[in-house]
Amino acid sequence: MTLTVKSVARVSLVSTLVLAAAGAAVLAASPASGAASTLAAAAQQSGRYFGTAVAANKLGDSTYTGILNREFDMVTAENEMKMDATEPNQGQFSYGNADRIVNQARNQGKRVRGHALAWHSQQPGWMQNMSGTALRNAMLNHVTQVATYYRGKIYAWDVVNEAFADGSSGGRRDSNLQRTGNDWIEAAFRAARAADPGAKLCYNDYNTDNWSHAKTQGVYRMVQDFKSRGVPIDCVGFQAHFNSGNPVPSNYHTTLQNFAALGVDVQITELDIEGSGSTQAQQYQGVTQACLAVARCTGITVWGIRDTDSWRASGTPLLFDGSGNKKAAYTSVLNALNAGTGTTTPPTSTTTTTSNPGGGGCTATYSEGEKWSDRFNGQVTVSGTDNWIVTVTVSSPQRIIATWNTSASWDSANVMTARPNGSGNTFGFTIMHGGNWNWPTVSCRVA
Ligand code: 9MR
Repeated sequence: MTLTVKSVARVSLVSTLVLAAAGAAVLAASPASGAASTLAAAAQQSGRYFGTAVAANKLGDSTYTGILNREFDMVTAENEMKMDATEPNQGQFSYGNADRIVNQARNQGKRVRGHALAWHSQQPGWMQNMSGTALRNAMLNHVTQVATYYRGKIYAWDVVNEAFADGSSGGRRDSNLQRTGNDWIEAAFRAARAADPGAKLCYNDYNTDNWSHAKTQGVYRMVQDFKSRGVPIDCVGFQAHFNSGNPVPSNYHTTLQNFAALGVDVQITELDIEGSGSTQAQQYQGVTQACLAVARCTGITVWGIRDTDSWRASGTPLLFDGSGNKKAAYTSVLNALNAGTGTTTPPTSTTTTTSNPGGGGCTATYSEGEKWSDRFNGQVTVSGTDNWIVTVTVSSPQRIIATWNTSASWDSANVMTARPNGSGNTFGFTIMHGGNWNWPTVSCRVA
């Protein structure tokens, strides 16, 4: 498979993404001719969706429903599928408002994200007062009943919402559910899988956008652990509620990519960004590009339609103003979606060797490692001596960002010199490729 020129250009754009870049040309007045003219159609060009949270009591508002039907192809019930709404009394389920949203969406050919099966918040009163085995069983019954009721109608469920603590601990949030035992999350996922095997099962949280934050790392370790033990998890939702105190982090793409590399889809599930004008538009553009740059980022959902529909309306965080007019942020998202998939397809070649051209008592063999949209791993095995010096040269705009099992140094011309560090004769490295998938050249000599 060949990398197209278009995707090369796009990846280098994304890799140089600076979210706060002043004067970035994000505010073209209208999409280029031939480009898709709605968010859903633009997202569909790369196989993604563009969704919104919907409130049942607004479905009678024709401006609201008009925008909903025109622009979005995925719907999340903003409150109507939460535990307090669907099981107001224990064992007595209530789906009226949730059904209005699900039916409206499906009648319009839209898909539905289910939100949320188990959460420490928005619990019905009867559940808030429970603990121990009784609570664990009530939670599992809730998951089973609700996921069974909607079986076949839900694209992805937020099975567990917001179970990690804010701050520096990186651990679980204290809650009545957490106190039933640390395995409550995996138990919920297993119950959801049994109830609706066709739905993707997500863990969903906020403040997990910055890769270096303890909460992000805590969730990452849980997902890694679930994948290694076969706990059924398919996706991670990043709520993405941003404001000036919690801006879009510059490493957002890294966060999405690293989670995706665990073998799960990632989704932006509740996006809103407080602000206005070009600053807000640039941040929306950055988030959209970050998703587009990750093959397993399957879609974006904004948390409401008009600013006045938002849970924090005073921050004007959405894509349409109170009258339903498109904001600059709308145009920046649409243009970013229309700019292309943002996802490169790596070449399909696998392990091959590049031998030492110079002879000299040793041979260096290069083989490919894992590939991501923005970087790839390689490794070199040396034979003929244990006392080697290997030179690895990468070509622009590639750059080496990490090594292992070697003592290495590299210069600005992208020539790396690697020596043994006691870990044997195979070492590895990660290359940011900037759209250039060429292998490095390697050669070795005896020290
Ligand atoms: O937007 C929702 C608001 O109308 C509700 O009052 C609130 C109650 O918990 O939940 C809001 O949605 C939240 C979502 O369910 C989970 N992540 C944070 C969202 C914003 O608070």
